[in-house]
Amino acid sequence: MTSDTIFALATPPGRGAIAVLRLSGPAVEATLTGLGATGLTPRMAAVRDLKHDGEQIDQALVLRFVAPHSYTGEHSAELHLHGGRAVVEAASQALIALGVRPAEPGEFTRRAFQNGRMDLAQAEAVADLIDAETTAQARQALGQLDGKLSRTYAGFRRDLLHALALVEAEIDFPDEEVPDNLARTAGPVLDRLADDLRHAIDTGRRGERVRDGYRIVLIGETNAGKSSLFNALTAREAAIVTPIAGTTRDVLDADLIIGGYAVTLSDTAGLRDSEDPIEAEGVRRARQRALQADLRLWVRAPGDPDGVAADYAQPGDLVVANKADMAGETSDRGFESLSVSTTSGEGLSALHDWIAARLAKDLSGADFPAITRERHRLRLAEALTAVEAGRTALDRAPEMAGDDLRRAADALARVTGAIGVEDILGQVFATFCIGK
Ligand SMILES: Nc1nc2c(ncn2[C@@H]2O[C@H](COP(=O)(O)OP(=O)(O)OP(=O)(O)O)[C@@H](O)[C@H]2O)c(=O)[nH]1
Ligand SMILES: [Mg+2]
Repeated sequence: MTSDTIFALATPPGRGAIAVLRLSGPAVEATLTGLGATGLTPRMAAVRDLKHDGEQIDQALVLRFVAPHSYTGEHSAELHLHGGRAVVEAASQALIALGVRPAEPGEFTRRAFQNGRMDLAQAEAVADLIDAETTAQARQALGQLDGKLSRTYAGFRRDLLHALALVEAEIDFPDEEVPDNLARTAGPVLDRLADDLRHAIDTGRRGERVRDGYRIVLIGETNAGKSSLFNALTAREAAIVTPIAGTTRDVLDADLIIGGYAVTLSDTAGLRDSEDPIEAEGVRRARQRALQADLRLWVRAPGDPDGVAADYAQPGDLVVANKADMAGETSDRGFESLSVSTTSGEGLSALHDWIAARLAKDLSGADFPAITRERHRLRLAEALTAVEAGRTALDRAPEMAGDDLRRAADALARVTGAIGVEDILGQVFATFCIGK
């Protein structure tokens, strides 16, 4: 594959101690020579005076990588410049003059994928690692970059292709010394695979939550103190607090980091039936969020009726008995509960710790999650449906199962961007001994 040569600023734009310009493509060496950076040993940093049109650009540290031993798999280079805007601008202009093109977003990683340096899941991990704001996100992205996720998917595909080979063997060689019912021996393989896929889908939310944030929603009666708690937990006066019931209408979201995990905390309208169309819409949105959340904090004040919120709280949720500074009992309605007062601050650090413990329980796990994005989950669900269809077909008309299994293999392959099914099937078949 021939491509043009690209460059981009790899460090953040603006003034800094050092700015790194990265180059990749067939013309890298010629470009370096054009800038006066010659005699470079691959992978050895060296200081060179960079010049263009007789003008000195900078005294830079230059690194050269020779294909295929580079991030992109192409000839590459890094120019470590002094990080002034004028220097970076002059170097960029010189590169353009030498025929090097500014890169598109993600183009270096795209080339790495196209040159087989990484698969799609690993390319996604690169993006996730750059975006990671919590240690858990970074840890997960590093695992994925390391190929953990790709290996899980490869394992699924291997089982699938093994089953497919059994089915195809019976179809392709019906009269030869293939044992009868060879196809049916694929049954247990498919059963196990379906179990694995189901398990991956069930536990998959964990990976998505680590990446996108665990969703915590405050629900409760009007005036229970949801907005006051929202402000206390986010340490900002973002939500309006008044003694008027029905103050909050819109859903308010805040991104937080609790115990090293990303959290989206949402304040919602108090749940009650309202004639006011604006409040009614707020309540509709509150209910929707409550249903989608990973955890609901049911905020209750002394004397609160059981009300509508009771229908939304789910097992594992927490009742936050607010206004502990006031007289009166707050029923926990059988849920685990914590007493707090947003006014006095009592109980707030215990609530914070409780949430952190819940996050650790829900989001950390011994096994690496098989899913870190919705894209993966959709493909896995597609694969599972196809495997189940194939399993059913196997018992009735094995020759029909092949199509389903191919569809499943395709769905899995699309997660990592692996080669076509036919290629893999060829390999599996090559090791498959007919008559045994
Ligand atoms: N004494 C006492 N008052 C509180 C406490 N927390 C909140 N309040 C008061 O309760 C009233 C309602 O608080 P909000 O935070 O607006 O309640 P909310 O649940 O968001 O209410 P809506 O948005 O109307 O659903 C305000 O007057 C708060 O000052 C508390 O811990 N103790
Ligand atoms: Mg409110």
